[in-house]
Parts: sequence; C-alpha cells; structure tokens
Amino acid sequence: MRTAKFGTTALLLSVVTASSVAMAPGSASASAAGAGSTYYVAPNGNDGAAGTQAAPWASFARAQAVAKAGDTVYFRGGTYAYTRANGACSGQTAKVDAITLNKSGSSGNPIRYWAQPGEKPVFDFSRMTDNCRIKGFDVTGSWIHLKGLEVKGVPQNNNRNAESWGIWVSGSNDVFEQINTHHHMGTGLFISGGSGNLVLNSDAHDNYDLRSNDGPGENADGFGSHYTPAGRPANVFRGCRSWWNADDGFDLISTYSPVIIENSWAWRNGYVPGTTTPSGNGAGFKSGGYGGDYEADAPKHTVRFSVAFLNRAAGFYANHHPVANDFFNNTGYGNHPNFNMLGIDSRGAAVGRGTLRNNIAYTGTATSNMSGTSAAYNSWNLGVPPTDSQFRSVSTSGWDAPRQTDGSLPVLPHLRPAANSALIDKGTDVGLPFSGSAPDLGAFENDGR
Ligand SMILES: [Ca+2]
Ligand SMILES: [Ca+2]
Ligand SMILES: [Ca+2]
Repeated sequence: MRTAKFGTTALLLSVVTASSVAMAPGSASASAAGAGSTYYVAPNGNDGAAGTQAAPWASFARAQAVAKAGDTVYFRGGTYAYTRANGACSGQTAKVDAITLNKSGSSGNPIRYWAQPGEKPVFDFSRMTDNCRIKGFDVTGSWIHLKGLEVKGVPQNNNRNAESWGIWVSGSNDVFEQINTHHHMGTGLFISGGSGNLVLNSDAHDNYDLRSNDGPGENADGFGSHYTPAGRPANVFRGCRSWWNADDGFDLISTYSPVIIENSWAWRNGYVPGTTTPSGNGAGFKSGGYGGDYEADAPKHTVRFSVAFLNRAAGFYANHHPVANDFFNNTGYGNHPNFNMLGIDSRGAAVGRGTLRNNIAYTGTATSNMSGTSAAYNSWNLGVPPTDSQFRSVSTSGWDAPRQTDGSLPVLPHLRPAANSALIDKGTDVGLPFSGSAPDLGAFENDGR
C-alpha cells in the first residue's frame, strides 16, 4: 500500500468496496446490463405495446409492472413530462409521488432502469399541479439501479410544507449512477432511512425551495442522507458534484449509520442559485449532527478526497456531531471557514470534534472550533502555507464541465498540486492509496495528470 501507484481510481474503489459497500460498485455487475430480459420505454411509446425496442412502452409504471430481478429497462432519450402524481393529495400537507419504485431486485440481480447508451431521458416534473408535498421519484424498493437519468423541476405548489424532493430513497442497496437532479423546489436526492445505497458519479444543482414554510431556501440540499437506524451498512456518495443549492451541498444530519463521501465536490451552496444572494445554511459538506442534541449512538462519518470551495458557510462542517468524523485529504478553498469542527460533548457543551489529516485550507478563513479535535499533517499544521503557485490552477470556474464517458469526474488542473509543489508528499499514511513517499496534501494526489 505504501508505494501503491495511485494512477487509477479503480484501486481506491476496490478498497472502499471491500470495507463499506454491500453491492460491488464499479464492478462488472454494476456497469454491465443484466442477464435477464431487456425492455424499452420511449417518450412516444405505448403501454399497450410489447416493450421491445421496436415497440416501446411509455411509462415507468408499466416497465416496473413487468420487470423483475435481473432485468434491464432502457429509457430512450427525450422528455418524460409529468403533470400530476400517481395518487391524489389527501390534504395540503400530504405527500404524493409521480414515480413510485416499490418493486425490488435481489442481491446480484438488481432491476436496472438505465438510459439507452448515448441518449438522455429527462424526467420533467415542473408542470405538476398537485397541491401538496411532492416526490418526483419515490424509491422504496431495494436492489434497484438507476443510471443516466436526468430528473428536474419538482415544484412546491403551496407554502404549507417544507421542501419537496427530486428523488426520495427509503430502499436499500440501490445504486444511483450518472443521475443529474436539478432545479427542484427541494433536495436533489434524499436518502431517508435506507442503507447500503451508492450514489455514484451524480450531480445535484440549482435546487431552491422558495415556498418552504420555514423560509425560502432553508431545506434544498444537493444530496442528503438521513434517519437511517444504527448498525446498518454505510450509504456512499462517490464522484458526486453539488453546486448552487440554496441550503447545503451534502447534508448528513440526523442519521445513525455511517455515511462515506469521497471524491466529491461542493461549491457555491447557500445562495439563491446562479447568484451570490444569501439563502439557506450554505455548508459544502454538513457532516452529521442532531440539531444540536447529544446522541450516544452517533456514527463516525467519513469525508475524503473531496473539494469544497466558495460555499457561503463552512466547506467541511461537523454540525454539532457528538463523535469525531474522519476528514482525510480534502481541499477547502474560499469557504467561511474551510473547516468548522463544531461538535458537542455528552453534557451538551460545544467542543471540537474531528480527525483531520492531509487537508488543505486556502483562502477564505482556515478553521474554527479546533480545540478538542485531532488535527495533524494539514496545511495549517505543517508550516506549508498554500500559495497560488503551489497549484496548477486556482480557477473556480469550469468545475461543472462534462463528465468522462464512464461518468467519472472531469480531470481539471484546478487545485491540483503543481509540479514540485510543496504540497507533494507532505501528508501522512492514513491507510489509503498514495503515490511517492507519502500522501500529498489535499484532494488530488499528484499523479502526473
Ligand atoms: Ca437548512
Ligand atoms: Ca440542509
Ligand atoms: Ca504523494
């Protein structure tokens, strides 16, 4: 491990897979179509048709009724527009869904709902008229794999509720891959109680709950994982981007099983999307907490190899979490502050909580609430003050560039160590892959790219 070549993300993925994810993400089973039956859905399809490529169905509901574990349903490109939920609002504060996925696959044989390769199916909920709280997708089933879907526009049609949701997940062992969830009046993808889920190479952006009853912008995060009971397998966010959401980029408040966030980026959260007008909380990675209460069975969350920049509040925030989370090899740039480790002790008193190694804090303000943390080998501990010239680029634009063909993040020069940077090999071995004699500081190991 110590001299491992870092050049491929596959090495990192294999480490994480073995330790934390029930379903093998990135393996052949997650990226190849199944051995079961194959069906097709198209915007101009017909639910009375055969569901073949020549005669596709029209609706998700029709596909689910037929598909079983191991089957693959391909969605052709184009817009699938929804104007009403699949059930009536029983009152203005009731919850309804446009698409309910309540049929489970099985271990090794998920039900796959995938974009036709090379095409972009868009699920547009912006014209829904239901006068209550709305979920675009309500995923209650397990062993379901969604891939390549764009999901947008879930509205709030009254001001009696908190946020709506783009994708709501209470199932487990689901995979959400190459999902683009945006412009909802609520959170882009919200895990509520499920476990062992993988959110892979997905984007959440421009979400803004302007009709929330607790104030506009208070609840629309990019990604959330909440309410999972203790002792369950981790939910994992990998290769995800979250930007210009009115509240937080990633939010892990009120959950009792671990969450791992890695190789993910969060920026410009806490503003009205597309502006610098302050809106909700504005953390990049809000890493736990229970609304300021002490909880004895709080889990340790992990945030690593991730970047937060220009968020309105903290880039990496402990949010009153009772135990120390692991923050390894992250880069905070231009946040306020970059790392805020505000935790809580068993008496309810404020104390720093966090284990921080190999992180960079640059511009904005560096850190706060560090008393009580374990922090070493970070840029602010080492007397290695970052400067612009330590990086190949410090640009804050272009981070939303198109993804690579396999869905992985674009390779940008931004905030990567320059050749001969003083940030190279200044970190300490935390049991994760690195190149050279030691880990570099920050989210990007210098791999010659
Ligand atoms: Ca909030
Ligand atoms: Ca939030
Ligand atoms: Ca190194």
